[in-house]
Amino acid sequence: MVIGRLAEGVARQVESVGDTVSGAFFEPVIRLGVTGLARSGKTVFITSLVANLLDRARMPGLVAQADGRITTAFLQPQPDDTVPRFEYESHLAALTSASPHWPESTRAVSELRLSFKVRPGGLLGGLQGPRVVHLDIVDYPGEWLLDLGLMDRSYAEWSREMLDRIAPRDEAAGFLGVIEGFRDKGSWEETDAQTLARAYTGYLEGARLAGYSDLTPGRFLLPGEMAGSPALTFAPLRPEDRPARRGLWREMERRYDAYKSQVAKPFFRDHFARIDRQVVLVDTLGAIHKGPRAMEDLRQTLGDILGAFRPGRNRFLSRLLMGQRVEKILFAATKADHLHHSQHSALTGIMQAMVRDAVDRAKFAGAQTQAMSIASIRATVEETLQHEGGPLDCVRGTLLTPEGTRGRMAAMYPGELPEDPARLLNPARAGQDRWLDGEYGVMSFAPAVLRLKPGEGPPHIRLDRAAQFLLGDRL
Ligand SMILES: Nc1nc2c(ncn2[C@@H]2O[C@H](COP(=O)(O)OP(=O)(O)OP(=O)(O)O)[C@@H](O)[C@H]2O)c(=O)[nH]1
Ligand SMILES: [Mg+2]
Repeated sequence: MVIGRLAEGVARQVESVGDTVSGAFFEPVIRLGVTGLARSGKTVFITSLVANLLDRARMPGLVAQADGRITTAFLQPQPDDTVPRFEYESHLAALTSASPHWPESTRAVSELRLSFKVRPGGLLGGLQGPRVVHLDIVDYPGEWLLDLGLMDRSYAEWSREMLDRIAPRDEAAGFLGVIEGFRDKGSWEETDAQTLARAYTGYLEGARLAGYSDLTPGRFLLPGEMAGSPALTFAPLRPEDRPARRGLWREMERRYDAYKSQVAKPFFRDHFARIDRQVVLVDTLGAIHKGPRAMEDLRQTLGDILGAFRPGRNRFLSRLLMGQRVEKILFAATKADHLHHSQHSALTGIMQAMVRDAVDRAKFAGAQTQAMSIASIRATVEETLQHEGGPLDCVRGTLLTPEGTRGRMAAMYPGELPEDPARLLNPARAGQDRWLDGEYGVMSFAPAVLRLKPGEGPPHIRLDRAAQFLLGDRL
């Protein structure tokens, strides 16, 4: 009894280092951030991860599960009263109904708490009862991390950089024309600000459709309830030598500063700064399919996003985090069920190469990183067809029609990904228009109709290994 208590006391003290104290006891909390650019697969990932952590028959790669140490897992009310709850039940219902469909696109940050009862392993196992470990999952758009680049930049610096960057893009021609009419304006009206913001948002929308992802300020495309507020009604203007005190340029500068302090900063302070494990989801296959430009842009944007995990580089963030840091970062190429498993290692290699610079620096900052190819939900089955006299490793699934309904069944071969990632990354860096070595086509599949046995979560690819990397050491 005494030994048990002692051991427990020690264990709890050890756990409580760096953990949030919750309730009357020290119950460790893992705060897992899930991010990625729009449509990268965040909502489907969280839904399937939670379903598979509640019903763990398909999670052999999670060591605590394989060892039989997880006695239960259950959903709990989340600790943060002002953050919307992740709508797990409705997302799961969408994916597992008789006519399954993908969940709706998400507009804001949301959160869910899952708690485990775990028996400790090793020597303590026999002495101690199960302990509770909380997993707080936070879903937030990766675009918001791009705002970190704003925090250390003045309006003049951001504007100059942004305008130089977008000048060669066709999508920006309209906006660049509009701002010509707003040079050196000594006075302004609200409609001026609205015209500018509308033109700039129009550019951002066009740029997103064209596959660009350096779209700041991050909230312009996902304004949520802040739509129309002054902090979201501005645009970059060419720096002026002597802007009038009550002029348009100064007003835009003021709104930019308000955006930074009242929109961007609270996110970094209230959400980002508290994350200790992070998964960054990347639709690598989608970018390969769109071509070298989209791929290079994705690589650069990921670099910008990942800057957030190297606080040393950013004065604002260093002050906010005060030495606290993300311990593990997983880079997951999602939707790997579009590929036969024989191509997964090539996809992982490409994912790894895309984030190589950022990863090297994150390692330097003390975070453990890993790249992986995953599918949160398997929408396909593998199939080997005979094609031009040889076998062709394909996947088969129900196609998604352009209207979003379930179409016919089809087999797909997306093209052969090179084992050497440089064969894609080099032409992308060189700014080629299209791939010369091969064609990469990706079809969209509808989620498969599932027949789950009791205890089983939805079928996936490597979600258990992802979970092991992200939280296995704390269970
Ligand atoms: N085949 C397959 N498709 C997936 C998978 N995960 C996501 N998708 C596809 O990617 C789309 C986007 O997935 P979401 O989870 O909604 O992505 P998100 O990052 O939450 O998107 P936003 O909320 O709009 O930023 C889905 O509608 C599916 O078409 C997967 O594991 N397999
Ligand atoms: Mg989402």
